[in-house]
Amino acid sequence: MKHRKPTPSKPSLPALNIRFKVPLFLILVLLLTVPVNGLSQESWSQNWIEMVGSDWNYMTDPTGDHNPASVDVINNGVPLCCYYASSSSSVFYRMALRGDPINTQGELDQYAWMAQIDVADDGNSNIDVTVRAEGITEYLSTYNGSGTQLWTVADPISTGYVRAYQSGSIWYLEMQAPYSTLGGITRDTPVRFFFHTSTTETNSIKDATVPSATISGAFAESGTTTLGGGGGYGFMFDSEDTNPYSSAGSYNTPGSEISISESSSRSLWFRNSGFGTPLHGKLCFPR
Ligand SMILES: [Ca+2]
Ligand SMILES: [Ca+2]
Ligand SMILES: [Ca+2]
Repeated sequence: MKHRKPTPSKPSLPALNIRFKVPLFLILVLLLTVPVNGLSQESWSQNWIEMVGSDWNYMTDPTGDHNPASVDVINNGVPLCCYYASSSSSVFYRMALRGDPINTQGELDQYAWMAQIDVADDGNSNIDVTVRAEGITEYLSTYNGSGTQLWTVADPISTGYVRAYQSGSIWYLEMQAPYSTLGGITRDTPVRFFFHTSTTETNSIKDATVPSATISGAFAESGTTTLGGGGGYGFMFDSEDTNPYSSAGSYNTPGSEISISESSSRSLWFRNSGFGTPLHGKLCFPR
């Protein structure tokens, strides 16, 4: 087939308009979809997981033990007061409240709702990261354990990083934060976490998803898990080894075995191959 040589010609006026209109349209679409602070707000449709305490029971809290209603963490009848979820790039939190946390202006009420995260097994048992919906200044922010701000986004209701909705007599508040704002915590980091409310934008606890009103007490009542995988996470101690983990203990010996049995027909075996990094008895139970 003979290829026809294109005939150079000046574009007509309407054709010129289309050439400019298409890039302009694309620029407008891009401007409308550019995420705040370069980080994407994501869909709330996630695989929500029930929060459990250190006793492996669902976290829950009495209704009516604190006022105002929008800072009262409640039992949703399951009974359960809180959930979390994870996408590949963001973590999500949900807590049940007795009252609407949104004011008549469509902004967060003048209180704060937050998640406290302790990286387990890092040598400290206090706050490593805070994710806080701040209704006095209208921000969603993350902070490290020293209180240094890691990330913040203004007007979190209108930008979609925080939302609230009613289901029967229960209000749910949800917030999301990208993993890249969590000071190095990933989907696979073993963590303990709980949620609480505050009448100030500080780490003081008004009502929480666990009974304790102190940070250390609340962490002690929180289950250890990973944000990405769900399920539980436990530590297995060899009586010859102690926390923090060391190279002591018989399980560190190549060829040694540990068995966990539920019955004579159901057991789980671990064998130290003697290769690579010595094992110190950490077990993860995927959901
Ligand atoms: Ca309560
Ligand atoms: Ca820690
Ligand atoms: Ca309470």
